Amino acid sequence: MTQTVTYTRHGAFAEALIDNPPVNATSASVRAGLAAAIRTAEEDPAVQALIIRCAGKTFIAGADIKEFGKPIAPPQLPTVIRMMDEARKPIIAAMHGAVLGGGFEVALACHYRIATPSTKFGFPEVKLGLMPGAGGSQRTPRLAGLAMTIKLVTEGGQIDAKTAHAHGLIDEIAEGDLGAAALAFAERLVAAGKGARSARDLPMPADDPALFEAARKTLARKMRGQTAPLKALEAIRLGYEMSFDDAVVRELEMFREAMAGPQSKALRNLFAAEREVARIPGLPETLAPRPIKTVGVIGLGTMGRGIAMAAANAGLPVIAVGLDLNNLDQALRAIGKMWSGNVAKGSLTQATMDERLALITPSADPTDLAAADLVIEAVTEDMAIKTEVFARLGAVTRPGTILASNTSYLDIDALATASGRPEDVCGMHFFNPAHVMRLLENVRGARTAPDVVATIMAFGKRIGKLPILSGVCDGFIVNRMLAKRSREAFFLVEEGANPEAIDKVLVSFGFPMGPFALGDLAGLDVQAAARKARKASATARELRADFVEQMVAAGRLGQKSGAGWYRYGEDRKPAHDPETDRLIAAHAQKHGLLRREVRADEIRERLLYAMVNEGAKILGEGIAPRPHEIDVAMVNGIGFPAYTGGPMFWADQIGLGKVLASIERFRADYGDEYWAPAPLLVAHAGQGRGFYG
Ligand code: T1G
Repeated sequence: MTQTVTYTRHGAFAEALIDNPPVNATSASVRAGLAAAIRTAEEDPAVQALIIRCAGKTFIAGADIKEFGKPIAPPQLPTVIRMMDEARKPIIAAMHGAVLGGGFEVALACHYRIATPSTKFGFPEVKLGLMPGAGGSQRTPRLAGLAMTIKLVTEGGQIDAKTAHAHGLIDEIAEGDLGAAALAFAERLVAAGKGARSARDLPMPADDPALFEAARKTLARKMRGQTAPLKALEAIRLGYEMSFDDAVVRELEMFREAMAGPQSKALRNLFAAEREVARIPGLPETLAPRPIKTVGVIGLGTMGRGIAMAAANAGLPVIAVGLDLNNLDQALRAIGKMWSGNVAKGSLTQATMDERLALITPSADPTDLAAADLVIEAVTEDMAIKTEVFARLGAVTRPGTILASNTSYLDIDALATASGRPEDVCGMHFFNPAHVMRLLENVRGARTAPDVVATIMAFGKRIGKLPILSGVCDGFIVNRMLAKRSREAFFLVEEGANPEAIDKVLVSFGFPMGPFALGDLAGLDVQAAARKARKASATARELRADFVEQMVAAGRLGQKSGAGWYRYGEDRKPAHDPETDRLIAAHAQKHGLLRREVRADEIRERLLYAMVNEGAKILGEGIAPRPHEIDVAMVNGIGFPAYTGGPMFWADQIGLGKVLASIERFRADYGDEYWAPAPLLVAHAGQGRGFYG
């Protein structure tokens, strides 16, 4: 057949085995191989059924994303699928792993489907700004009904084999060896005289306009700003408006229109970037990480508890060092309460929770960290305290034990000096809540050993995080860029914009929340502490815009105190608070500030271009090796809308010349100290290129 599809005979049955690492994507050779296998089986009178199976870790996990945007070599997937529809002999899909996208569509075009118990199914196309393009939106409703189809096709989630079987998407859950199970299934099928059957010939389920309308409303809210989910919903409706054959032709047209659109380009770039950031320029991929068998966590506040849980969730023993027995008791209670919440929700069994709790060894004695291969420090964000802790860690841990600080902005190089073993020191900045948020901002110090970098990148993946690498600077990547957005937000409030209007601009852009709702969520006291830590480097205007300090002084800490920028009821929903208006008006009067109408597009550009400009500085200084790290960090760290690709990709799409022109206008209005354009931005704009080339 082809180098990726092997055709073999097993008595009266033929098998097409696909072997196209890493995920058996339907690349050109797979499509050609499948077409050849179907033809051969059809023409061979001795063959009574054809089985399609995959080698490696998964059945087909989708079309080959690497082929997107390039001319697609024939046969295209819909052509192969049409051959399956017209085949006279039964075709059986034998599946394992993640049956996604085009892989799911190939399976649904087979006449019968069996899968191992752990197999997952889904249409993640919407996460790439696409929708199924090979019949998925038309076959799924004919097999599984409307509700399941709408959920699968528009949300991009996955279902397990049990659910798939319950909804008629697979015929059998195969225990034991899949190849043998497939042959046994084929034998039973033929013995029962069952032949080819295609979902194409089934009727659409009864239409349900109310269900579509409800889905439309939900998607518009949950997937705000994204075009693909609503288009995917439209594609399902094609089945009510035209024949199956016409519907799949129109579905393919819609898919191609989406592929050519900006959101799919952005999401596909982000998909590749989230994998590219695992490859560190200049670090040989063969460099062996240090073995991490036991993790130490010192400092058991909110972050330390979450970090201990993240390590235990990955099955790693944790030595959790706290201040004293009371502190340890509080920490373990809090950890137990969080896991009990998961048990109550059914996402964790009590047995697993008990296993994880047993992995955590509390201690009030830092010398117990001698048993750890990696120690993550999460004590209070105070340089003097951290310096003392690192000096102690350098003394009590074994040479070669990695010492990582969870600090969100303090100087890793200074901590490295304090430790006496700078080559073993790095940063591992988790995001709150540490056992939930995927992003992990690893920080390489000036003297961090290369194998330490390799180790913390591998460790991050091992505990289910999305690790990116940053150099040392104030705030690393995420907080350094976020601080510029906060600055502009406070300045805009001084100039006349109100907090709710500012939040609304970012929410309509696609952020989960704006800077003021975020401040209330994180706690204005936390923000005040961070401002205090940066007081020495703040400008007079930044110090004057002391709304956060004023809020804290008035006992308005945000959600935790019931009021901050917004007022919160029992339901914790933000409501307008006239007290905030009074505070802002008093501030303007006190400083003699004339307030003005601020338009939404100025708000958006000031908040977002401030981040883009800072990102360009981070890139130019080599803090981030590539724009990939910045976009992956900002999307996964602060919810920069994924469908834009992240701040740097988004700026590229606007054109750096246009971005620079706006920044030059802001520079003229507000001064160099805030809006001096990053040299890299000026250079790239001058060359007519983007951050990505
Ligand atoms: N095409 C090409 N390469 C892919 C790929 C794909 N669909 N999916 C993954 N890879 C590469 C990935 O880039 C990485 O390579 C390696 O595989 C391991 O990936 C017609 C048109 C399957 C759950 O969206 O969700 O079908 O960067 O690190 O964590 O309607 O990969 O290391 O060189 O993610 O084990 C729909 C996307 C496509 C599936 C495995 N399918 N992939 O996760 O490994 S659109 C998807 C995933 C479509 C049809 C439409 C995950 C995974 P490298 P990984 P993993």
